[in-house]
Amino acid sequence: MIRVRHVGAALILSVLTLAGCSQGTTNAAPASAAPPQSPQAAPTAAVPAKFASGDVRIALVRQLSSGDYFEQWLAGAQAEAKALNVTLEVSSGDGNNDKQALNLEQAVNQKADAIIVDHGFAQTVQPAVKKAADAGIPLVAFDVAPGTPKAVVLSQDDHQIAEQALGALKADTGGAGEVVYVYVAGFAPLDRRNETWTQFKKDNPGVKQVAQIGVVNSSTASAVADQAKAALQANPDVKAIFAPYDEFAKGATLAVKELGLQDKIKVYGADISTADIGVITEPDSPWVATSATDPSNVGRVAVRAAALLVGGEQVGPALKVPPALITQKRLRDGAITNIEQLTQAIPALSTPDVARVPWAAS
Ligand code: SR1
Repeated sequence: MIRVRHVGAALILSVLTLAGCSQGTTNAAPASAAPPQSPQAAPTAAVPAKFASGDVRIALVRQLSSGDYFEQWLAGAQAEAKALNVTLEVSSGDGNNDKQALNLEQAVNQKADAIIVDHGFAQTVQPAVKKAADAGIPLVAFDVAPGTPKAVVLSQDDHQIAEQALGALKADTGGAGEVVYVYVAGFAPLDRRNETWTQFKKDNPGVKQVAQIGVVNSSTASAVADQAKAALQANPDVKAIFAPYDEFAKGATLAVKELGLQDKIKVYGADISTADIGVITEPDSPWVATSATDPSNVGRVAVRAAALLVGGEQVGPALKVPPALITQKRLRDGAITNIEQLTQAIPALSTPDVARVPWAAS
């Protein structure tokens, strides 16, 4: 477990009175509402005493931690914890669901002030989530079904992610042609994206899925590249690969390039990172569109939601962070080479109004 104690922010927080917890509702956006963008906002409430004294411990219990998405997400969560003067106790199952469940049990036993469960399979996390809920520990569940209405459910809008990427695929293919699909069942965000893909195929009978591939492990991209190469060699008429996770899309891109098929086959993905921007914009890249949130923003939202619960505020019951469609053309035309430039070009990727903390500047 990594323990990160953030004390610097106490200086910022202490400019406000230490008059105790503010109770009440916040302007946390409900699910499916498009959050309005706001300029930098000043605090509107006093800092709860426990936050001012630096005594808040939030456990972040992760299923996965490797890969661009999860690294950026953690960086955002840590930055928000620092800003809120919270100790973030981070553990990862590293893809081992039993290990994640043990880490979750440990967070409950150690009486964390709040717990964020980040991904995971319902059957392995729900027993410990129930213990946390029974013990009155506030919970935020990101990309995992908590099995209790007591947890705030945080997600990206996964149906919209798939819709945006598939909209680009349809525009480019005219809604007809053979497609390779990359998917692994059991991961809540991928399952939701799969619902949209299933409907898309019904709505577009000219689109024919000729192969389904996919693996999630510590080297997802290279494993998917190997699978994609085999699928493409077996199906020479494929026009597109739908790969709605950036590690999938990177693997698909590698396969297409290694086979020299980039003029014929395009990749439609999900997620974004500075490294992904490099892959999408490199010469001859077949990865032409991705639908994504800013992962570090989502990590920030998770910590804010947990902090609000610790502070006695009402949140949720569900929070959704909307994605944006990012095309290769837009990145190239805008000479965008990293996430910072991207978030400046697309301000909607920052969502300060989702789970805004009234005692903090945002
Ligand atoms: C294995 S699940 C991977 C997905 O989790 C997050 O929702 C990211 O968007 C990523 O695509």
